[in-house]
Amino acid sequence: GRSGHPLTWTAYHSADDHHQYMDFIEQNYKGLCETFSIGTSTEGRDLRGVKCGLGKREVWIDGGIHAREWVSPAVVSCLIREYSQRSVNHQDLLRKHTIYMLPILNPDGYEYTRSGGSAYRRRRFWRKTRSRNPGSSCIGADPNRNFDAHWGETGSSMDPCSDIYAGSRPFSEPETRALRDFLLGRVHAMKMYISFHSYSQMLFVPYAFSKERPADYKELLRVAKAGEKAIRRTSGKAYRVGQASQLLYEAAGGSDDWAKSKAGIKYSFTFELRDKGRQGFLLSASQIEDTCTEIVAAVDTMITTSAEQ
Ligand code: ING
Ligand code: ZN
Repeated sequence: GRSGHPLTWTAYHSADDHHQYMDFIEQNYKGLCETFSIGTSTEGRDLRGVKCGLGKREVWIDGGIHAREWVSPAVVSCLIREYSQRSVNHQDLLRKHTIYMLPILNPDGYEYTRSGGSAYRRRRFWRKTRSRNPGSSCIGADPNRNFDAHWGETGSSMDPCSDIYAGSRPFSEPETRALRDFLLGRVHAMKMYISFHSYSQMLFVPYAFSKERPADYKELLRVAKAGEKAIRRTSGKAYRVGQASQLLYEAAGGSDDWAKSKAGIKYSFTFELRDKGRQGFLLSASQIEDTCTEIVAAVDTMITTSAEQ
């Protein structure tokens, strides 16, 4: 298009459109942002993201772990837009930090939910990856049950046909393996992990596997509450803050629990984006821009308020 890339924030776009946008960012923001890849999906799609910033303190942001949660990749690509345009006015944050943003961790599932035809409705609500399960005709595992943090315990299933199938073993999925290997390679610098899901307008702190709390729970809660307050200030939307195990349900094998307990990333959070169930997974694309605005405010606040004094 006229702007040099096909992405907008008034519609939901393909994984390929996201990739073209990331190439565009790399070509146009030399010195501040560049693309990176952490591996490939089961069906061979590139697990690509954009990193922006020049700082030593690193932040990881992912979206699209679950296929049907379309607002998540839209918001992460919007964060890429935001941080790539900050070279002049907000130099401070990006001088001290480097933000890694990967919009679609589960591109096979995402593309499946976008594929039309007579089975559209069944496909649109697909959640898992698209890997084969030997001995079963059912496809995929739940990537947010596939991490090696109390894997296979509460809130996950050993049935390959279940939507919350934990996989045949921890990190059975190439997508979660890729994220594991990338983060473990950067633990010396990685200070924060943020994962975007939808929906229900919540912001989770560890742990999800049980009501157990990490030793620094209060500090994580302080940062999360500052993020929530920034959302309220920006859009007026209410997000509930707390453990997933308290606010939603207990669920083992999640990425944020793993980032905190196994990778040792101090600040680990999961967002449930808009809305609270009116549209749910089918959130109107007209809400992408406003959701992005409130989340930019939250992420900015959480990064700056977590920084060591
Ligand atoms: N919600 C998350 C899920 O995977 C969650 C909730 C967050 C569970 C963090 C475990 C850890 O079920 C959605 N909507 O996917
Ligand atoms: Zn999800």
